[in-house]
Amino acid sequence: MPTDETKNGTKKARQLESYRVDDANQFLTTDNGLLLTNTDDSLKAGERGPTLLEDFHFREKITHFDHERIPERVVHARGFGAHGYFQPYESMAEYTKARFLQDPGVKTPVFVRFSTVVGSRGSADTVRDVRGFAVKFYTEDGNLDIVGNNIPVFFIQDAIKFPDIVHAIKPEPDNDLPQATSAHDTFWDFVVNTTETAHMVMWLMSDRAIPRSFRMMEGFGVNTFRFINAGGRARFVKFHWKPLLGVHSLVRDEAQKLSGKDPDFHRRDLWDAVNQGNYPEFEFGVQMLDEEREFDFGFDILDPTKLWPEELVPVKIIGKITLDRNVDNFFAETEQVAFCPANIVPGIDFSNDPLLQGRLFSYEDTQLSRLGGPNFREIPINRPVVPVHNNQRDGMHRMSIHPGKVSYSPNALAKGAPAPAAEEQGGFVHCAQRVDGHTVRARSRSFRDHYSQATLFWNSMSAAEKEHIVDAFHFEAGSVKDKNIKQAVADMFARVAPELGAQIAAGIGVNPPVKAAPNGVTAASPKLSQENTIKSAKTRKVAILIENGVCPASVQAMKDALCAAGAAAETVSCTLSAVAAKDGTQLMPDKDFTTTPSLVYDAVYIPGGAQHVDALGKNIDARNFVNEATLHKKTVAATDEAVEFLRATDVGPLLSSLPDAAQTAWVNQGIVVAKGAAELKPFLTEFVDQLAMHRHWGRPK
Ligand code: HDE
Repeated sequence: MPTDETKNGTKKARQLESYRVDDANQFLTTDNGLLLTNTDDSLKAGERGPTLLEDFHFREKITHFDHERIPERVVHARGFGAHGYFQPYESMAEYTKARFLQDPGVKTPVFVRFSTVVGSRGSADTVRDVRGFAVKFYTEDGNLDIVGNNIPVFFIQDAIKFPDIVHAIKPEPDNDLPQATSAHDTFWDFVVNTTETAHMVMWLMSDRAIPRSFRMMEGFGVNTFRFINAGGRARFVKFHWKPLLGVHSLVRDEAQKLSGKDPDFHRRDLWDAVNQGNYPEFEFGVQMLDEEREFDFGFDILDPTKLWPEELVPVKIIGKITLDRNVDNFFAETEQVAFCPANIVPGIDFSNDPLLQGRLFSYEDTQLSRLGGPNFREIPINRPVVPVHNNQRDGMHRMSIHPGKVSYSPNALAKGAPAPAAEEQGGFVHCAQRVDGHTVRARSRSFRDHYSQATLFWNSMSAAEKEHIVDAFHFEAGSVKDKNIKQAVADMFARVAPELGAQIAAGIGVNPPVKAAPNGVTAASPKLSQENTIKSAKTRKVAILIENGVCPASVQAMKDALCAAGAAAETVSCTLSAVAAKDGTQLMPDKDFTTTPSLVYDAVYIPGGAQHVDALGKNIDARNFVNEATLHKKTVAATDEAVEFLRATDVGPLLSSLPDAAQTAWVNQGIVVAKGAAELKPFLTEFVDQLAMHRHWGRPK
């Protein structure tokens, strides 16, 4: 648990605090500080007369309002962030001289912004999409940004194709349709004409693209970087983030319904978790490769459409980030934060990955129009925690005031200041790599294999994950109107795996693929399957259905068991009015079937109580609530009289093997039941275990 000192006393938190404005007990003023007597009526010539131009307060208030929006990010427009800190587990001095990785006692403040890519700022959180995972470290060497995604590879190999892929995936330009999705003609047209996308498209069609929570996603730096140690030795590295809660996803139908019922599902989840002290934690790891091993693999380590299988190059876990503080103001912090992969510190350097090279230019450039000029680094959230001294002056919205005449180098008038630092003084020196080549607009032959790792990914999936991928293709390519593009999708992905191509073709009504020859890749990488992830009940949310006559002891016992497991419960009833429990006590429901869907919970429990079960049985919303949770493979549980209620829902067939005799804890495919049990403990233990499994993929449809 971080101390208050960590939470509030980090350098960045203190710096941001100095910008915070506390309006409590203050008088209202104009932007000039003039005290105001009234902000509800404009200045008029007579009470019923025209408004006067001299009303400076009216003009200021409306003018500011008129300009309150800035351009949204061209990609990753919708996002949500939180503050926290990073702490290394051990010194990484052997591999890098980066100061923030030397001492396990040092905590470095971070700001993390998670995002979707395609949708606009107001789009829904749970759409099928790549998630951005951008981390800004406020280090003692200046800001380091690792601007990653939750998918380890990218669609394209060369940054010059970025405008093409983005134009193809964004809403179509004639009618701005459809919003926030790749399920349309132009995206798939681009895909089938750009076979290097095959690997990333497999990830996009997988469960990774519909995460359960930002807190349950992996992060990847994608591009290849370098670590440089104090002796100047360089190693290639790839960055990883591993969530301590494991990697978990929604079901497609659930994700699509959530987009309507709770478009803020992911941001609410992050905000609530941080507020409740369930601080999201991600371990930071690196895959490292000695430079001599650059050509040891069947793929090019500079090709961003390739991952380095963890079985070949293990991830070394080197520390952890903990997100322990929400922002004070969304616009000032989350919207104005500007990430840039070119922000690095001594001990870290770039590689010749052609996607990374282009990114080094694009991010700085895009902030100029988004944040209004070259002084965006002076915005509080973007300021480093170390002093900034250079000869940059002027430009829109300049904040710093530099006295004196000198703003150039070299100079004698200011005694040479600000003076360059030597490497020993912490000055950044670029990794000295030898570069030799002809000027060519071309791509390396070593980038030509577009299918092997797409097949590796497919081979690594569990049966349920494969089923979801086929379903996603069915939905996405099935939404394409052009018959030739649809056919080409089935043909292209038959080259990844013949059975995949055949199933896509069957789903979307095109001919069986012609070129369905296996590509010979039989290897799998078990680390890629979410089946093998961490499973935990921690921070899971359970709905307890309650109506008049509910057994209060069962409600309380479930709440206690969940609390002990680090999970949470909400009671849901037919209305928000108080419920009279069996013993006459009053229970105030947290939600009702109108204000919450089952979609936002990980599991449902229906306690016993004859009258309560009777009331739920008569309520179609209650039955739908349980049916939907069952469809989405969530844990569903009931005790005593409520077992009969379950029989009348879609859970019914799963209860066919339930014996008539009393049961302390009976389980089938995530359905947990106890009836006539003398004590609830075995049932509760089983329930928490099932909850921790996340979903019960083997449950028949
Ligand atoms: Fe980005 N990307 N990107 N991207 N990207 C942006 O910068 C770009 C790429 C990523 O939360 C933009 O400030 C190019 C890969 C994240 O604020 C822009 C290329 C990866 C975010 C831009 C890529 C990313 C961005 C838009 C191809 C994963 C959101 C707004 C060479 C490693 C950061 C902005 C935030 C944002 C350009 C490819 C991740 C236009 C040219 C690969 C997480 O500069």
